[in-house]
Amino acid sequence: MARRRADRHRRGRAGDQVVRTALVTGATSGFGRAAVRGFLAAGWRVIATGRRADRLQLLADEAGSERIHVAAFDIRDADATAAMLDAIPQGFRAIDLLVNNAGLAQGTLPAQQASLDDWRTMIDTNITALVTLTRLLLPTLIAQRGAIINISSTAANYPYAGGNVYGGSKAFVSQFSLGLRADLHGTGVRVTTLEPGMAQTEFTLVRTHGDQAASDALYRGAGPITAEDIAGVLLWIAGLPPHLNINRLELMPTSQSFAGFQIHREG
Ligand code: NDP
Ligand code: 8X3
Repeated sequence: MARRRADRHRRGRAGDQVVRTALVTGATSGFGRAAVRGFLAAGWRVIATGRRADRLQLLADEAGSERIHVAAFDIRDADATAAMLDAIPQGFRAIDLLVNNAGLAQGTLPAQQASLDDWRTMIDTNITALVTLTRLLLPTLIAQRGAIINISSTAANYPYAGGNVYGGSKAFVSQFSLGLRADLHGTGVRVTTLEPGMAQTEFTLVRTHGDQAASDALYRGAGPITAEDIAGVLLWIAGLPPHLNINRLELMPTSQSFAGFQIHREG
């Protein structure tokens, strides 16, 4: 019954062709923006969110109002998140896929020197905002037998100096994703956590509070993952047949691998 209702929703203006709808957070830059373009090119309708309205408008201009709905707000504001969902136009309301991508790292200092403001920003964005939007959208995703892809990080799995709260927040995302899988058992809703390593986006610029030289130095010669690489993986996951669920997927650039434990010696 639920499956039939979801299928009816998916048959939209394109007649018999299935047109699915994705909500992508953090769509003004990096992974999110590339994902929006990728999903649009693959025939999806997209709801794109982020704070920078001018960048969202550029995406809207590229695609047209039949294909994309944009909403500019701060995802840490729970009331704004609920208002965004209430304001989604009718043709975009049957959301099949939530890509929880909006997120950030702030700072690289060791915990004993780190800024508490930076820590709160990461927790509010990477954890609290993500669970808020997910909770609000779950009834729709269940009705649609839809899917959730949460963007975590290799930082969830491998600690490094200065990763403290960022890594912790992404470990939460990975574990929350597995917990969602358990809770959504039998609903047909799929849940995946994607755990990328080093990728060249505005991530390091944001993390260093605007240090372009540091960002350039990190990625130079390293062949990092690109935003388009991630968009391709997201599309692949979203396009898998409904009986398959990728639980977690970790990926790195070939140039990146693991370092050993550190040992402090006295004297
Ligand atoms: P970018 O900085 O390029 O993009 C981050 C996106 O998140 C932007 O669109 C930004 O929009 C949005 N965002 C951040 N804070 C808020 C907020 N308060 N309200 C609304 N939107 C917000 O980085 P990436 O594309 O690299 O990052 C995307 C995700 O991937 C993040 O969760 C990140 O942790 C994760 N990741 C990144 C890796 C990397 O090496 N780049 C590796 C592994 C995971 P705006 O500023 O307009 O609000
Ligand atoms: C971003 C990857 O290694 O900078 O999530 O933490 S890393």
